[in-house]
Formats: sequence, structure tokens, C-alpha cells
Amino acid sequence: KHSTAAVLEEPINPGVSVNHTQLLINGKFVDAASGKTFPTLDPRTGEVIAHVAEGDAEDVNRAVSAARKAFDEGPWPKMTAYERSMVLFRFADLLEKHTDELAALETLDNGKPYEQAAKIELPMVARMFRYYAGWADKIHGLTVPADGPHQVQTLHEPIGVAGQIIPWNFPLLMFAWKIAPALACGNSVVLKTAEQTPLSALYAAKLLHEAGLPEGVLNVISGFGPTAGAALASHMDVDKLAFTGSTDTGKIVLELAARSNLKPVTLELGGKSPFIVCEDADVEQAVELAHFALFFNQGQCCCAGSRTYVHESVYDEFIEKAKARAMRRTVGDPFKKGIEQGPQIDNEQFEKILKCIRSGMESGATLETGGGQLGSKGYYIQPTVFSNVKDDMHIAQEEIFGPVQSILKFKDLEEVVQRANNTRYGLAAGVFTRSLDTANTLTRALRAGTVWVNCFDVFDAAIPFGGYKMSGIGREKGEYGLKNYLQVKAVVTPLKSLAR
Ligand code: TXE
Repeated sequence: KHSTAAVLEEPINPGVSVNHTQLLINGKFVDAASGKTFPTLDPRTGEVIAHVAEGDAEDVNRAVSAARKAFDEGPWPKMTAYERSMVLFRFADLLEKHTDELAALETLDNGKPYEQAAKIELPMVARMFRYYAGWADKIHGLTVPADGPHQVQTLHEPIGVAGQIIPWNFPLLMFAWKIAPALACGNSVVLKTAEQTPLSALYAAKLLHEAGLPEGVLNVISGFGPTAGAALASHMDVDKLAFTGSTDTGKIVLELAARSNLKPVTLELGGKSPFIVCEDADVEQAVELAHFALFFNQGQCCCAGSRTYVHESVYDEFIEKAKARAMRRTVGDPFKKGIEQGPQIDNEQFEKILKCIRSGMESGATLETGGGQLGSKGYYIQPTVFSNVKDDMHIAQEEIFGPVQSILKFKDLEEVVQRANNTRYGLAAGVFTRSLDTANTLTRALRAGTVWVNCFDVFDAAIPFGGYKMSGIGREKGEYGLKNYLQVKAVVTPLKSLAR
């Protein structure tokens, strides 16, 4: 049984004060035009951390005007690419200097372990800005050998005002994935944070201004999806939209973009990623990796390995060990050292996960461990493992987004490929094998935007990420990620007869 001791203690004081709760428009912190605020809650207790300005359509209008002016009149587009890159490099230094406060805000607002925020995510955030800062002065077009007496070249130009909508599971990392390439390419931005986690982005945006970002180039709106988010997606003066979140909301914003000004849209959506443990796998290692693939970040990852397919020859041993590993998982106050799992983000997700667990039990899957709330306060859930899961069960089809591992048995590779691909999603997949042949066969056959072989959740700034099928449109990160924020202009000039 899981110890509830760590959960029942009084919440640990995060040691950070919340200084920024207003909207950031045109380089200044301002109240919402309506004067409205909304509470952001501590997932450890469900209690209010702070009241935050609630942006809506009018604030989005103000922010888009500021971004438009910054893009059209400067100084942002008039600065050299090198000067723009230096702003991003200086910001990365400031992120490192302020890691403690940023990680504490992230943990306070989101519930993720502080050590994970400080040691894994903040360094990735700084790395992302340095990676794209490095690109800023290396973006260039081509000289095209066209037919006829014409000189043809392409210019790679920023698109303009980028609208960006991010979720709550990795607030600062999603801020980085969205903002870093947009700014490196010379765009201006209006970013809407998730209503569950508005705090860290406001702090980070302030640091970005300290690093020299001109006013209006980045505007941050806290607020809700159907109001602020929809206003951004349907705005006639937003030139590009980037969204990360659920597949259902992805469909809505794509439609809003189409109905307004046909702004191009990139979408990073949900997943139901298979993690395949082959018969030749080292079971101990496979168990550990499959555990990480699912339980990391309280199971709140779009790419979570949420269908663990295990070959029948190692299935029983795998179940025993996966169960033991889940029972050893340390759950508790995310500010406590050595904690692997904190609370889920909010009551809505908490209830959704518990409902999924009940559905798993009702549909005949075997509950190996877990199955309910941990403690009595906040949104903690016991690490849960189901075996004997069948492909058509709700828990094998829908994104649970919580600490619930579903283990399925398979007999041969052809069968597992067919079953792994039999989903409307295609974000990621994991393959665990000692055979190069098997690895090569599976990586080619799996319909997913990322295939991790004998590893999982490796997120380098240079590696593109995105989904096949209903997991999304486009790729973020890496060189591929630049394309989302650039448009190509062909310039054609007649050549005099002397030219060769
Ligand atoms: O997501 P939403 P929610 C999945 C996960 C989770 C489920 C629901 O399965 O259980 O989605 O989570 C904004 N117009 N993922 O409700 O609604 C919203 O304010 C414009 C997967 O939190 O997609 C927030 O900023 N914007 C995922 C963002 O969209 C709207 C990460 C994401 O919220 C809007 C999070 C609207 N009409 C949840 N409605 C991933 N891919 O990583 C909402 N928003």
C-alpha cells in the first residue's frame, strides 16, 4: 500500500512570492479591461494562490495592436538578426540566474516535483532559447536556377503577429517551444497561457524584457479558452496560430482560424502512445523505462506511453515488476526532496482520471495496484497499474492524462504493429528490444511523429516533435520548427543578355 504520510503533511512553504498577476501588454503589466480576475489554485490543497487578471477579447485586441505595431514599426524588425539573437541569449542567462524562483512558481501553480522543474525543465527552457538564438542570424533563402533570363531568389521572412495558446502540463517549456522560434525568426507574439498555470510565464516574460526585448514584441494574456483563446484564434490581425492542447480544442481553433482570416495553424495535440516491450528485452530495464514513460509529470504528458504492449513470453514477469515499481513510487508534496509524483493539476483532471480508473475496473481489466485518491486533500492519485487491458477498452482508447498504466499482451510483431497503429492518434511510440532488426522494422512500421528506441521522452531542442494523424499538424523544435514562423518570398529579376 502507498504511504500517505508525505501527502498528509501541511504543505511546504514554496519560498517564493507571487509578484506578477496582471496581463503583460506592450511591455507593461496592466489590469484586464473588464477589471475581472480569476483565482489560480495550489493543486496540493485546492486553495487560492493568487487572483490573476482575466483577459478576454478586448485585452486580446489591445495585445494584438501592440504586437502589430512592434512588428510593423519596430524596433524589432529593424534590429539585426544578431541583435535579436543576443536578446534571446541574455534571456537564457537570466533564466538560469532565476531558476529557483521560476521552478518554485512552476511547482506551486502546477504541482510537479520541484526537483523536476529546477533540474530538468528549466535547463531545457534555457537550452531552447539558446538553440533558437543560434538560428536567428542563420536564416536565409536560396538562389534558384529558374528557366529563362531571370535571376530568382527566395527571402525567408517572418510571418508577422503570432498567436500562441499553451496548456498547463509544462507551462514554461511550452512557453519556450512557442516563443523561442517565433522571436528568433523576427515575429511578434501574443501568448495565451493556460488558466490553470498563469504565473511562471508572467515572471519569465518580465525577464525577457530585462534582457532587452522591445515593448510589444511579446504580450502575455492570462485567461480562459472560450474567451481569450477563441478571440486570439479568430483575430483578423493575427497572422499565424500555434496551439498545444487537446484534440477537441485543436479542432475548434483550426475552425476559428479558417473562418476568420485563414491564418496558418500548427497543432500539437493529444496522444495514446504505444510502448512496446519485445520478447528479447531486458525486463528490469523495460519496466523502469515503461514506468517513466507513463508516470513522468503525474502522467500528464501528451506523449505518455499509455499503452504498454508486452510480449507474452515476458508478460507475467513484467506485470509483477511494473506493479512493484508503481508501489515504490514516491508520491507527496512536490516541494519535498526525493518526491517523484505530486498532485494532478486540478479537480477536473482529478475527477476525469478517477472516472477512467473506474471504467477500467468495470470493463474487466485487472487492477494490480492503486485505483484511487491518495490522502484526503488536494489532487493526489495513487500510482495505478492495470493488466489484462484489451484494445477496445476506454482506458486503451482515450487519453487519461494521469498516473494510470495500462498493460496489454501481444504475441508477434505484425500483430503489435497493427494494434499499436489502430488509434486516431500518432504522437509518439516506444520500442524496447535488443534486436536491431526488430528496432528497424518497428520504427518504420509505427505511425507516429517520434519513435524512441530503448529510451523515452528524450527532448532535445534540435529534435523535431509533432504528431501523425489527429495528434497534430506540423513540427516544433529543431530546424523544422523555424518553418512555422517564416514565409517565403520569391524575388524575380530580369537578367541582361550579357549575364550568364
Ligand atoms: O485542454 P484544452 P484541457 C488533453 C488531456 C486533458 C484534456 C483536457 O487529455 O485531459 O486535454 O485538458 C485553451 N479556443 N491535453 O481542458 O482545452 C485553454 O485555455 C481557444 C493534452 O486543459 O485543450 C488552454 O490554454 N483556446 C495536452 C489550452 O487551450 C481554447 C495538454 C489547452 O486547453 C479554447 C493539455 C477555445 N475554445 C491537455 N478552449 C497536450 N497535447 O500536451 C480551451 N482553450
